[in-house]
Amino acid sequence: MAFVTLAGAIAPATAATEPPARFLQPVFAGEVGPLAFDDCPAGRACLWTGDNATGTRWDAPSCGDFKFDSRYNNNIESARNRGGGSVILYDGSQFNYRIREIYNNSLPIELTEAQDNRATTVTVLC
Ligand SMILES: [Ca+2]
Ligand SMILES: [Ca+2]
Repeated sequence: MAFVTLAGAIAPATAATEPPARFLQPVFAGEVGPLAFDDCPAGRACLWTGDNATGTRWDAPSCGDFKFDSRYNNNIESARNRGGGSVILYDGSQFNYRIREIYNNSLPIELTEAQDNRATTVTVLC
C-alpha cells in the first residue's frame, strides 16, 4: 500500500510507460518489499536498520555466524525472529560484547537506545 502511494506520488504524469520508480532502485538481498514487521518471511529472522521495522531489512540467510556489511554494521535497531532458534547480536567483530538475544517468538522487538546501532556480528541459531 505504501509503495503504491509512493510510486504514484513521484511518477511524472507524462511517463506512463516507464516502470514504477521502485524498480529503478538497486535491490539487495534481504532488502525487499514494504517495510513492516509483517514483512519478515515465515521461518526467517529479520533485522532492520531503523526503529519499528523501518530502514533496510536483513534476513538471516541460514543458521550460522555472520558479520554485517557496511549497510548493517552498527545500524540495527529493530528485529523479528520467526526462525528456528535465537538470534544473538554482538557489538564486537569477533562475536564478543554480546548485546542481546532475540528469541524466536515472532514478537516485534525494538532494541533499547543503549543497544541501537551497535551490532557488528550476529549468531543465528537453528
Ligand atoms: Ca540504524
Ligand atoms: Ca559494533
